[in-house]
Amino acid sequence: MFKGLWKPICATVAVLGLLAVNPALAAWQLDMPVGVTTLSGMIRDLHREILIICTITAVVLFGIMGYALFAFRKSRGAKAATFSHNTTAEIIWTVIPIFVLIYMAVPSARGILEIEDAGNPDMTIKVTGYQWKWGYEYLDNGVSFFANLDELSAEAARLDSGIDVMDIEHYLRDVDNRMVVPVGKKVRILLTANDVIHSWWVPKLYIKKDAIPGFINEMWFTATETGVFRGQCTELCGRGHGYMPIVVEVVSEEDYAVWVIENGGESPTLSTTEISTDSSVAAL
Ligand SMILES: [Cu+2]
Repeated sequence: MFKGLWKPICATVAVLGLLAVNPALAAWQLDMPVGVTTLSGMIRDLHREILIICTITAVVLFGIMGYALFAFRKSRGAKAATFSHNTTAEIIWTVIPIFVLIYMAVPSARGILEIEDAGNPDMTIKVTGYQWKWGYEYLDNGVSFFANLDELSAEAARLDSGIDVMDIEHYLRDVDNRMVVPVGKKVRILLTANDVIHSWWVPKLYIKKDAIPGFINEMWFTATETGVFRGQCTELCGRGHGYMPIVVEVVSEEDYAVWVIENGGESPTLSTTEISTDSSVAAL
Protein backbone atom coordinates (compact mmCIF):
# COMPACT_ATOMS: atom_id res chain seq x y z
CA MET A 1 0.00 0.00 0.00
CA PHE A 2 2.84 2.42 0.89
CA LYS A 3 5.05 1.33 -2.02
CA GLY A 4 5.18 4.77 -3.62
CA LEU A 5 5.70 6.54 -0.30
CA TRP A 6 9.00 4.91 0.67
CA LYS A 7 11.17 7.51 -1.03
CA PRO A 8 9.59 10.59 0.59
CA ILE A 9 9.48 8.81 3.97
CA CYS A 10 13.21 7.93 3.73
CA ALA A 11 14.06 11.50 2.65
CA THR A 12 12.13 12.95 5.60
CA VAL A 13 13.83 10.61 8.06
CA ALA A 14 17.24 11.53 6.60
CA VAL A 15 16.56 15.28 6.92
CA LEU A 16 15.30 14.87 10.50
CA GLY A 17 18.42 12.81 11.30
CA LEU A 18 20.68 15.54 9.95
CA LEU A 19 18.83 18.17 11.96
CA ALA A 20 19.14 16.05 15.10
CA VAL A 21 22.96 16.07 14.98
CA ASN A 22 23.23 19.76 14.06
CA PRO A 23 24.71 21.67 17.02
CA ALA A 24 22.43 24.61 16.23
CA LEU A 25 19.62 22.42 17.48
CA ALA A 26 20.81 23.16 21.00
CA ALA A 27 19.46 26.68 20.61
CA TRP A 28 16.04 25.52 19.52
CA GLN A 29 13.18 26.35 21.76
CA LEU A 30 9.71 25.02 21.17
CA ASP A 31 7.87 27.05 23.77
CA MET A 32 7.78 30.64 24.94
CA PRO A 33 10.45 31.40 27.56
CA VAL A 34 9.49 31.42 31.22
CA GLY A 35 8.81 35.07 31.95
CA VAL A 36 9.64 37.20 34.96
CA THR A 37 6.66 39.54 35.14
CA THR A 38 3.24 39.54 36.75
CA LEU A 39 1.56 38.86 33.39
CA SER A 40 4.01 36.43 31.81
CA GLY A 41 2.48 33.31 33.42
CA MET A 42 -0.99 34.19 32.19
CA ILE A 43 0.24 34.93 28.65
CA ARG A 44 2.28 31.71 28.51
CA ASP A 45 -0.62 29.56 29.76
CA LEU A 46 -3.02 31.19 27.31
CA HIS A 47 -0.59 30.69 24.44
CA ARG A 48 -0.17 27.01 25.33
CA GLU A 49 -3.88 26.38 25.69
CA ILE A 50 -4.73 28.01 22.37
CA LEU A 51 -1.82 26.27 20.64
CA ILE A 52 -3.11 22.89 21.90
CA ILE A 53 -6.65 23.66 20.69
CA CYS A 54 -5.35 24.76 17.27
CA THR A 55 -3.09 21.71 16.98
CA ILE A 56 -5.88 19.26 17.86
CA THR A 57 -8.22 21.04 15.41
CA ALA A 58 -5.63 20.91 12.62
CA VAL A 59 -4.76 17.24 13.22
CA VAL A 60 -8.43 16.18 13.29
CA LEU A 61 -9.49 18.23 10.25
CA PHE A 62 -6.46 17.52 8.07
CA GLY A 63 -6.62 13.89 9.20
CA ILE A 64 -10.22 13.55 8.01
CA MET A 65 -9.39 15.41 4.79
CA GLY A 66 -6.30 13.27 4.14
CA TYR A 67 -8.21 10.06 4.82
CA ALA A 68 -10.99 11.14 2.45
CA LEU A 69 -8.51 12.04 -0.28
CA PHE A 70 -6.75 8.69 0.10
CA ALA A 71 -9.65 6.33 0.70
CA PHE A 72 -12.11 7.78 -1.81
CA ARG A 73 -9.82 8.40 -4.74
CA LYS A 74 -10.89 7.95 -8.35
CA SER A 75 -8.51 5.06 -8.97
CA ARG A 76 -10.40 3.09 -6.37
CA GLY A 77 -13.60 3.64 -8.27
CA ALA A 78 -15.05 6.39 -6.05
CA LYS A 79 -17.98 8.22 -7.53
CA ALA A 80 -18.91 11.85 -6.82
CA ALA A 81 -21.64 12.26 -4.18
CA THR A 82 -25.07 13.22 -5.37
CA PHE A 83 -26.57 14.82 -2.24
CA SER A 84 -26.77 18.64 -2.13
CA HIS A 85 -26.59 19.24 1.64
CA ASN A 86 -26.86 17.69 5.08
CA THR A 87 -28.51 19.90 7.70
CA THR A 88 -27.24 17.91 10.70
CA ALA A 89 -23.62 18.04 9.50
CA GLU A 90 -23.89 21.76 8.72
CA ILE A 91 -25.24 22.54 12.22
CA ILE A 92 -22.47 20.48 13.82
CA TRP A 93 -19.63 22.13 11.88
CA THR A 94 -21.05 25.59 12.59
CA VAL A 95 -21.92 25.25 16.28
CA ILE A 96 -18.74 23.46 17.43
CA PRO A 97 -16.36 26.11 15.97
CA ILE A 98 -18.51 28.90 17.48
CA PHE A 99 -18.11 27.40 20.97
CA VAL A 100 -14.39 26.80 20.44
CA LEU A 101 -13.90 30.41 19.30
CA ILE A 102 -15.88 31.81 22.26
CA TYR A 103 -13.86 29.58 24.61
CA MET A 104 -10.65 31.12 23.23
CA ALA A 105 -11.93 34.69 22.83
CA VAL A 106 -13.04 35.27 26.43
CA PRO A 107 -9.65 34.71 28.17
CA SER A 108 -7.87 36.38 25.22
CA ALA A 109 -9.95 39.55 25.60
CA ARG A 110 -9.41 39.53 29.37
CA GLY A 111 -5.67 39.16 28.82
CA ILE A 112 -5.50 41.98 26.28
CA LEU A 113 -7.32 44.33 28.65
CA GLU A 114 -4.78 43.55 31.36
CA ILE A 115 -1.83 43.90 29.01
CA GLU A 116 -3.05 47.26 27.73
CA ASP A 117 -3.83 48.69 31.16
CA ALA A 118 -0.76 50.87 31.64
CA GLY A 119 -2.53 53.14 34.14
CA ASN A 120 -1.23 54.00 37.62
CA PRO A 121 2.43 53.15 37.01
CA ASP A 122 5.06 53.48 39.74
CA MET A 123 7.48 54.97 37.23
CA THR A 124 7.67 55.92 33.57
CA ILE A 125 10.56 55.57 31.15
CA LYS A 126 10.53 57.12 27.70
CA VAL A 127 12.41 54.87 25.30
CA THR A 128 13.48 56.22 21.91
CA GLY A 129 14.88 54.18 19.05
CA TYR A 130 17.70 55.61 16.98
CA GLN A 131 19.78 54.21 14.14
CA TRP A 132 21.35 52.30 15.95
CA LYS A 133 20.99 52.66 19.69
CA TRP A 134 18.30 53.20 22.30
CA GLY A 135 17.74 56.36 24.35
CA TYR A 136 16.26 56.10 27.86
CA GLU A 137 14.69 58.98 29.80
CA TYR A 138 13.36 58.37 33.31
CA LEU A 139 10.53 60.88 33.48
CA ASP A 140 10.18 60.67 37.27
CA ASN A 141 13.75 61.47 38.27
CA GLY A 142 15.53 62.94 35.27
CA VAL A 143 17.99 60.13 34.62
CA SER A 144 18.70 59.84 30.90
CA PHE A 145 21.28 58.07 28.77
CA PHE A 146 21.92 56.22 25.54
CA ALA A 147 22.48 52.49 25.40
CA ASN A 148 25.02 51.62 22.71
CA LEU A 149 26.37 48.24 21.73
CA ASP A 150 29.09 47.24 24.21
CA GLU A 151 32.67 47.93 23.16
CA LEU A 152 33.74 44.29 23.04
CA SER A 153 30.97 43.32 20.61
CA ALA A 154 31.57 46.44 18.52
CA GLU A 155 35.30 45.65 18.33
CA ALA A 156 34.71 41.99 17.43
CA ALA A 157 32.15 42.93 14.77
CA ARG A 158 34.74 44.94 12.83
CA LEU A 159 36.13 43.29 9.72
CA ASP A 160 39.39 41.42 10.40
CA SER A 161 39.22 42.17 14.12
CA GLY A 162 40.81 38.81 14.82
CA ILE A 163 38.40 38.28 17.73
CA ASP A 164 36.47 35.02 17.77
CA VAL A 165 32.90 36.03 18.52
CA MET A 166 32.30 32.60 20.05
CA ASP A 167 34.59 33.70 22.89
CA ILE A 168 32.31 36.61 23.77
CA GLU A 169 29.63 35.60 26.21
CA HIS A 170 27.01 38.10 25.08
CA TYR A 171 28.10 38.95 21.56
CA LEU A 172 25.72 41.62 20.16
CA ARG A 173 23.59 41.12 23.28
CA ASP A 174 25.27 43.59 25.62
CA VAL A 175 25.20 47.37 25.99
CA ASP A 176 27.29 50.05 27.65
CA ASN A 177 24.39 51.38 29.76
CA ARG A 178 21.65 49.08 31.01
CA MET A 179 18.08 50.12 31.65
CA VAL A 180 17.73 49.63 35.41
CA VAL A 181 14.37 49.19 37.12
CA PRO A 182 13.22 48.13 40.59
CA VAL A 183 11.61 44.74 41.20
CA GLY A 184 7.90 44.64 42.04
CA LYS A 185 7.13 48.09 40.62
CA LYS A 186 4.89 48.84 37.68
CA VAL A 187 7.13 50.28 34.99
CA ARG A 188 5.42 52.10 32.15
CA ILE A 189 7.37 52.49 28.92
CA LEU A 190 6.53 55.25 26.46
CA LEU A 191 8.02 54.13 23.21
CA THR A 192 8.92 56.19 20.15
CA ALA A 193 11.64 56.56 17.53
CA ASN A 194 13.69 59.38 16.12
CA ASP A 195 14.33 58.25 12.55
CA VAL A 196 12.82 54.99 11.28
CA ILE A 197 10.62 52.31 12.85
CA HIS A 198 12.33 50.16 15.47
CA SER A 199 10.85 47.64 17.86
CA TRP A 200 11.65 47.10 21.55
CA TRP A 201 11.55 43.47 22.62
CA VAL A 202 12.68 41.68 25.75
CA PRO A 203 11.32 38.11 25.60
CA LYS A 204 11.46 37.38 29.34
CA LEU A 205 9.58 40.59 30.13
CA TYR A 206 6.88 39.51 27.67
CA ILE A 207 6.69 42.93 26.06
CA LYS A 208 7.36 43.95 22.49
CA LYS A 209 6.10 46.92 20.56
CA ASP A 210 7.05 49.06 17.60
CA ALA A 211 8.85 52.35 18.18
CA ILE A 212 7.44 54.65 15.50
CA PRO A 213 8.60 58.20 14.69
CA GLY A 214 5.87 60.71 15.55
CA PHE A 215 3.91 58.23 17.66
CA ILE A 216 4.13 57.26 21.30
CA ASN A 217 3.31 53.65 22.05
CA GLU A 218 2.72 52.49 25.59
CA MET A 219 3.44 49.24 27.39
CA TRP A 220 4.21 48.12 30.92
CA PHE A 221 5.61 45.39 33.08
CA THR A 222 6.11 44.56 36.73
CA ALA A 223 9.13 42.34 37.23
CA THR A 224 8.73 39.64 39.85
CA GLU A 225 12.40 38.78 40.22
CA THR A 226 15.76 40.50 39.98
CA GLY A 227 18.22 39.73 37.22
CA VAL A 228 19.52 40.78 33.83
CA PHE A 229 17.20 40.29 30.88
CA ARG A 230 18.24 40.74 27.28
CA GLY A 231 16.42 41.62 24.12
CA GLN A 232 16.90 43.34 20.81
CA CYS A 233 15.40 45.53 18.13
CA THR A 234 12.97 43.42 16.13
CA GLU A 235 12.10 45.76 13.29
CA LEU A 236 14.57 45.74 10.43
CA CYS A 237 15.79 49.34 10.72
CA GLY A 238 18.88 49.54 8.56
CA ARG A 239 22.51 48.49 8.40
CA GLY A 240 23.04 48.42 12.15
CA HIS A 241 19.79 46.69 13.08
CA GLY A 242 21.61 43.77 14.69
CA TYR A 243 23.79 46.15 16.70
CA MET A 244 21.25 47.77 19.00
CA PRO A 245 20.53 45.23 21.75
CA ILE A 246 18.49 45.87 24.88
CA VAL A 247 19.59 44.96 28.40
CA VAL A 248 17.24 45.45 31.34
CA GLU A 249 18.57 44.99 34.85
CA VAL A 250 15.96 44.43 37.54
CA VAL A 251 17.29 45.29 41.00
CA SER A 252 15.95 45.75 44.52
CA GLU A 253 14.27 49.03 45.36
CA GLU A 254 17.24 50.07 47.54
CA ASP A 255 19.75 49.34 44.76
CA TYR A 256 17.57 51.25 42.32
CA ALA A 257 17.57 54.31 44.61
CA VAL A 258 21.39 54.17 44.76
CA TRP A 259 21.60 53.77 40.96
CA VAL A 260 19.37 56.82 40.43
CA ILE A 261 21.59 58.98 42.62
CA GLU A 262 24.76 57.66 41.00
CA ASN A 263 23.36 58.54 37.60
CA GLY A 264 22.47 62.11 38.51
CA GLY A 265 18.78 61.54 39.19
CA GLU A 266 16.87 64.18 41.08
CA SER A 267 15.14 61.91 43.52
CA PRO A 268 15.24 58.19 44.16
CA THR A 269 11.57 58.14 45.11
CA LEU A 270 9.11 56.51 42.78
CA SER A 271 6.15 58.55 41.72
CA THR A 272 3.43 58.54 39.16
CA THR A 273 4.10 60.74 36.18
CA GLU A 274 0.93 62.23 34.82
CA ILE A 275 1.18 63.00 31.16
CA SER A 276 -1.61 65.40 30.38
CA THR A 277 -2.17 68.65 28.57
CA ASP A 278 -2.56 70.48 31.88
CA SER A 279 0.81 69.39 33.25
CA SER A 280 2.50 70.23 29.94
CA VAL A 281 1.00 73.69 30.06
CA ALA A 282 1.99 74.10 33.69
CA ALA A 283 5.54 73.06 32.84
CA LEU A 284 5.73 75.72 30.15
CU1 LIG B 1 16.21 47.43 14.19
